[in-house]
Amino acid sequence: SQVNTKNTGVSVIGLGQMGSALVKAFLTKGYSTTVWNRSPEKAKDLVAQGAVYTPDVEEAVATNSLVVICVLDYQAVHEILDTVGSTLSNRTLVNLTNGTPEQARLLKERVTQLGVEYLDGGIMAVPSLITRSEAVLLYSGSQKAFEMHRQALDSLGTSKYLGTDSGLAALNDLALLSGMYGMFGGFIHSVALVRSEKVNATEFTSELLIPWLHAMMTTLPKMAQMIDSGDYKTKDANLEMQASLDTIGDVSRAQGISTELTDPIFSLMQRRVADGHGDDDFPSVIELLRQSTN
Ligand code: FVH
Repeated sequence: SQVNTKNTGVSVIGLGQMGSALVKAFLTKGYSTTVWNRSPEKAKDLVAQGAVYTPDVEEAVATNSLVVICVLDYQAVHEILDTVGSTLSNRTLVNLTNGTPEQARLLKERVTQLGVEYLDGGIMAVPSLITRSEAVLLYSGSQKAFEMHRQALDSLGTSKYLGTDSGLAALNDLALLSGMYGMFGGFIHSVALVRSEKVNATEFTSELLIPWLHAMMTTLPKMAQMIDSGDYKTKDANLEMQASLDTIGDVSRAQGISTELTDPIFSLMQRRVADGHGDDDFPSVIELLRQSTN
């Protein structure tokens, strides 16, 4: 059953850019919010908006059964937990600090010994997006904690629970960021190419690139199915055809544009063809990435 945290309140540890946005979101939704930060001055504006500040982190944790922590890194989280000690016992800890799956699993192990319900989170948003539905917050770990505190967590944006393994939120967070950087890399190369002929980047982006990428995005579910099934055979554009001509590389070099961003992907496609998989569709290159992690 869900806890009505409006009666019990939320404690937020860490009042950086993101922590402050989280506090404002809880306050806006009417949650009694107790806050702590290493540098006390960051609490001033939030106190003016209704937050309760305490200079004692142990007291902040003791005040509420739901404790949200959002600090720079896991080292800071562990240092704070060293101070808090067993006061955290029997509480729910929601950790929204960025880290690795392994760090999340180790933290879960540490706090579970205190009887803490641990929920790890990954915030797919910048602070100004918090409270909006476009702000997606990934959670994994204690399902009990997620279900009990769902109402409070939904104040921050769109909540998505990914499973009981506390490492899953961080893994998915990093996977989504990888997709984003891949897209940014493609964008930068593409714009560098047209700018070499003084084409207006803004017009090119809105009139040609974005519609093209939207169209290409519709092919991703089919590619994902191929990866799940391991069957990469295609009758359309196979790897042999796509990798045979490095026209993008040739034209980029001729235009004075570095191919640092596009070379890795073409090199993977060519290696896959050389390994005898020229009839496969593009997602087949994932096999090379998997091999390189073995
Ligand atoms: N800001 C963003 O856009 C991203 C969005 C995705 C998620 N990240 C992660 O959120 C964590 C916090 O990020 P932040 O934006 O709030 O970061 P800062 O504004 O730099 O604030 C850092 C807070 O951490 C406190 N802190 C640092 N070291 C310690 C420590 N050893 N002991 C106690 N607290 C510590 C710092 O305190 P202070 O410097 O004000 O005293 C701030 O409260 C982060 O993992 C992002 O990757 C944000």
